[in-house]
Amino acid sequence: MGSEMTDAVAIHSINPKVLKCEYAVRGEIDTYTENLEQELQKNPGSLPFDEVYSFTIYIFFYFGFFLIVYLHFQIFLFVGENSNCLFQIIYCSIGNPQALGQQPITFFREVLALCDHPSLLEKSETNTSFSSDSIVRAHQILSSFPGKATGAYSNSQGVKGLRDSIAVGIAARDGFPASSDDIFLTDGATPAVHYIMQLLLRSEADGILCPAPQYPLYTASITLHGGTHVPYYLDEANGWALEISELKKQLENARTKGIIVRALVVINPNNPTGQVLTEENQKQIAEFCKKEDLVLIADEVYQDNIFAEGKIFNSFKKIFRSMGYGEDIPLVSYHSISKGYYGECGKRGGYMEVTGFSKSVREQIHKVVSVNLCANISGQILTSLVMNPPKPGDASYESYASERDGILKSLARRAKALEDALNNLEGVTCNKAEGSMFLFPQIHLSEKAIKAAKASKMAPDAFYALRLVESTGIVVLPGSGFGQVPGTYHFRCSILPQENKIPAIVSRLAAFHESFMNQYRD
Ligand code: DCS
Repeated sequence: MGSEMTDAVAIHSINPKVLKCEYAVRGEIDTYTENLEQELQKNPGSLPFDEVYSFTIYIFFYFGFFLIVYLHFQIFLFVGENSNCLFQIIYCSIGNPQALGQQPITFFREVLALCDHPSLLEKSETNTSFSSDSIVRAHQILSSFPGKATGAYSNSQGVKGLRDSIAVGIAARDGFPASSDDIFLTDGATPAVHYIMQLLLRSEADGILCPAPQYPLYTASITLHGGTHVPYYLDEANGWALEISELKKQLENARTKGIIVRALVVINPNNPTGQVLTEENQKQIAEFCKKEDLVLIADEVYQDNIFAEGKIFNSFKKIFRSMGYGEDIPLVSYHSISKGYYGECGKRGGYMEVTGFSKSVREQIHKVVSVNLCANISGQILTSLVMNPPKPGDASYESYASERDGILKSLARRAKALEDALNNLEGVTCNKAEGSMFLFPQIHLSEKAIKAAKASKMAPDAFYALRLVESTGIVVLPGSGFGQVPGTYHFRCSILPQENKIPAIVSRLAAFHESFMNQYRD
């Protein structure tokens, strides 16, 4: 079969940039876990962590059918009350809150449902089953759409009325004006990252400064668009601080190699480290960009995910304006509906706010964006709601605020519980969880473990992550896919599993870790 296939599309004839591109968030561990999941569906009870089923099968063989019916009933009741017991595959690997049980915000979904099915607005029952402010908002939103329909393409930049309301939200957040002309609505932050890379990268001689560790979308996008990744290391010993001296060092290094560094990427709050920048540090970064003539690419998708006492979110736009920097400094800020307390990853919504670009460059961005026609409309609506949620006094405000605070407080407790648990493990150190949805602990592996990993042709942290998932069902991602100081090993663990699962995760992780460390003790 293989020899009969055409050479028109062969692995050696496709775009080498595609071959070179890596994206660790959906990598080796992900594929391995998908296979485990299928195995569990085919053969329940076949894996060591599949507790309920293994217990059931054991009882079946020893005590017969009638007893099992009774036990199934007991287990069913027990699981209902205490879902720790049902412990199958637990995805601590990606930031996908609703896949792990997080509920969407009611007000957002009410508005979305009404916009998508406007005949509901004419039914009298709607006045009793939907909140009055969601009805008002749906009318407002629909009236700004071409043909008052969510099934129509919008303006390529996004529906003007929705961008206006996002601009109001940004201005309220920052205390500085924002313009809907600067806002481009996108299908999540991801396409917006690609747009800017497309715009800036002309050849391999163009470089982008990115943090290490970083969210691997950046390196993937730089590779796909043919540029050069210039990493700068965050200082783990100092709470993952972003040091200006390190930026300078890496910039100079790149310049001596003939690389034209075009932009600096800053992720705040950071994925994967969980660090939140101080205002002072942000000001230094702004000065650095101005002095070195760099575009600042500010990934601010976790702006609502800050839980450390005393830490707050300051957008770079606010920092720039508070320093008196105006339209002369190019800045791109990304936001997304996938994160925060909303977690609407599958709805694909977000925006980029582009300031400090000349009119002619902005026209080129508009052209590139318009090749995609427009961002999907549900994502556009949700983005406007995230940036302009119910206000005190609105009919939905109380329930909206209680859903929002419930999610955020629970995330903070989960982060603290996991941070403490990780720091209790032998040879593991985890910096304070300040924000985002992740922890990035360092794990000190023995020579014996490193040798065993090499023998399996794996990076040592990937070897650890694989052993963890196969014995506990807990999925974390190896640090090697995010960038780390050579010779150090980490893994990224999300804080997203539901709170009642955290004690079971902690005890399974501790038991696995102890046995792994004992097995590979030098
Ligand atoms: N920027 C950062 C820092 C992210 O963490 C993500 C997603 C994105 C941008 C893009 O997200 P959207 O396109 O959905 O807006 N984070 C991935 C991750 O690390 N796990 O899940 C998704």
